[in-house]
Formats: sequence, C-alpha cells, structure tokens
Amino acid sequence: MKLYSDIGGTAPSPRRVRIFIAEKGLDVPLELLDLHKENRTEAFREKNPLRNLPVLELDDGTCISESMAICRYLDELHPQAPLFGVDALERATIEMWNRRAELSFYLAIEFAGGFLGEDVAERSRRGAYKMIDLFDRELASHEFIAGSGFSVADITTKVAIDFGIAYNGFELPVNAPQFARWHAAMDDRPGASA
Ligand SMILES: N[C@@H](CCC(=O)N[C@@H](CS)C(=O)NCC(=O)O)C(=O)O
Repeated sequence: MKLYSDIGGTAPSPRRVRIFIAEKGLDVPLELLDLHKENRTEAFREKNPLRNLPVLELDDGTCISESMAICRYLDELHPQAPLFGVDALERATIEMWNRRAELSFYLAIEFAGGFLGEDVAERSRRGAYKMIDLFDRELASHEFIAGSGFSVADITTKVAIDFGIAYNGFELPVNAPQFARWHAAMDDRPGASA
C-alpha cells in the first residue's frame, strides 16, 4: 500500500493520516504530489473523484480517500495502539470530540482564512477561539482532548491549530494554559514531525 500526500507536508488532511501512521509505528510508503496540480489530473480522478489528498492505495489498486476513513481502515488492520477507543463509551467519546474538532474547530479555522468573505471569517475566528476555551476547560481535568488516552481527536485538534497558526493568523491564547500545555505535549509525540 502507499499513501498519496503533498510535497512539503503542509496540507492538514494528509498530515492527519501521516501523524496517525507515525503514532501507530507503521511503515506506509508515501507518494508525494504537487498539491493543487498533480492531484487535479484526470488520472488522479480515477483514484479519488474529488481529486483531493490524502488517498491510500492498496496493493490491488483499491483507493480509499477521506482522512478519517483511511485512519479507521489502518486502525482495524493494526489495532495496537487503538486510537478510536476500545469500548462503546470510549469510542463514542472519541467520536464526539473528533467531530467537534473537525466541524467546529478545524472548519472554523479554515473559514477564518477569508475565502468565504470577511464576515464569515470574523465569525469563524471567534468560533475557533471559543472552541479553544472549551478545550482549555476540558483539559483541566484530563490529559488529552477526549479523555485520559491519546486519540484521533488529539490529531485533528493539533493539525487544526497548527494550520491556523501557520496560515490564518491564529495564536495560542495566554488565557488558555491547559490548551498550551496540551499543545506542547503534542509536539513531543512520535507523530510531531510527520
Ligand atoms: N475531507 C477530506 C478533505 C480533503 C482535502 O480537502 N484535501 C486538501 C488538502 S488538506 C486537498 O487535497 N486540496 C487540494 C485540492 O483540492 O486541489 C479529508 O479529510 O481527507
């Protein structure tokens, strides 16, 4: 199998999968594409009709896209260490936080970039900072975003805030010390440089 990712490694969705792979200790070869160019070809449409990254190509040519679908596939093949939870409550809790991280945090950070207009950008920026407040309050009573164990919810949240800091003018707020503590801990993890 191989993972199509972006040259330079800056795109958030492929980064989610690369971190997941590193945290699992897996060895999945990468094929790096020039983002917005090589993924936009007709040939690539055969692999993913939406023509975006990441795509996991299996040895028989089957292609899986959508970062969380790829992570779930790899998690089932390699259950250790489980990053989607081990029992009903843990799985639900991780799913809940992962969806919050994606829908209310990552998307808000992306929209804050301004491509939907200044009004949406401003509201999205405020929404993203409100989510940081929420994460900060939660992280006062547990080490990771979804509880006491590292999970995909940490990966989604980390990729989102790093993208916001690098490209959309976000900063770690001084009044969110637990979020800052968590962010620094993420930088020490196996997936940090993936
Ligand atoms: N929901 C998808 C999002 C995929 C996506 O938007 N990928 C971006 C990079 S973060 C991309 O390939 N953009 C290049 C393009 O659309 O040309 C996932 O989670 O995999």
